Amino acid sequence: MLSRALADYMEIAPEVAGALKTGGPVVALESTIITHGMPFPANVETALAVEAQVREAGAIPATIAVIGGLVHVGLGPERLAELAQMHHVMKLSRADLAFALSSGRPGSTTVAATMMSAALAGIEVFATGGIGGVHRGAETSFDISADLAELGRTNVITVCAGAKAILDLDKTLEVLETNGVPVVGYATDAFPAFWSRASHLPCPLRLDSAAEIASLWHTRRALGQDGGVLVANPVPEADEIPAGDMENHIAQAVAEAEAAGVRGKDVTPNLLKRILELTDGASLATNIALVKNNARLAAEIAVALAG
Ligand code: PSU
Ligand code: MN
Repeated sequence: MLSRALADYMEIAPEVAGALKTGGPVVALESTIITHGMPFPANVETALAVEAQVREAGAIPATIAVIGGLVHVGLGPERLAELAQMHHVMKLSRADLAFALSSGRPGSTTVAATMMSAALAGIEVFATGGIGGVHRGAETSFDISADLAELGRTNVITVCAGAKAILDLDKTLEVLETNGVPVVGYATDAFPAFWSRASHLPCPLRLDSAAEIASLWHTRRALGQDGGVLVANPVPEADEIPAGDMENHIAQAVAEAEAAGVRGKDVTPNLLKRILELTDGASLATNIALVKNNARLAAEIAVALAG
């Protein structure tokens, strides 16, 4: 049950509320990937396919977005389709979630805002594609995603495919460690690089089953530790693009964005769009495969937690 103050700003879909009430498995899903991460109609098709993965694995999906002054937890296919075609949707991080609600503007939630919303709703597991991180050149731009601070403070297990190699992965792992975030490779020793199964970096921790991840979560909660657990799940082998093949495209996209003066919130969407063009759409197919793969693992973890 939401507090009365919160209920003015959050609407939980009946199916999601029902599962939460009985302690059933629920998986939160972000929406920035829909509005800023993929073109229409691949975005809505993917969002529906991702929800189907969660259901197949025995959990209830809750895609989260802000529409009409409410955080919707569980969008439903009509609202999903509407969001996927809307223009001028705000990309919401911690800094803008309340602004979108108080001003009535539509917004999609990034990893940070999805974690916040999930925690408010009482959802403990969340699946995304890749988290935001420390951008290349952050030593001068200071561009560090608010996702990393959120992971340090908000109690949600986040399943991702590592971080996009458009970022500085060494610095991203350093900041996660500073923020006290356990980064757990799922059945891998290497930190995954989104489109590629492995980066040049080892993953700090490793677990091989959903049950072990649930056990880590229970242990942290018993210790009263606040903050997230980041599960890094490599893209399936059949769908990956080897890191060597991606590097030239990434370097070109980053250089072009820099030359064009792209900044702030626009950086990640701009790079994703350019890389899609440079790979002739191959990066999109990989992106879709990895989000579905993450949704399935997140559902397995949610089932393990509920059991
Ligand atoms: N992964 C994708 N597409 C995306 C994102 C991740 O494949 O659009 C989004 C996520 O919502 C993530 C956000 O939280 O990019 C990070 O943005 P920024 O670097 O501006 O914090
Ligand atoms: Mn940024």
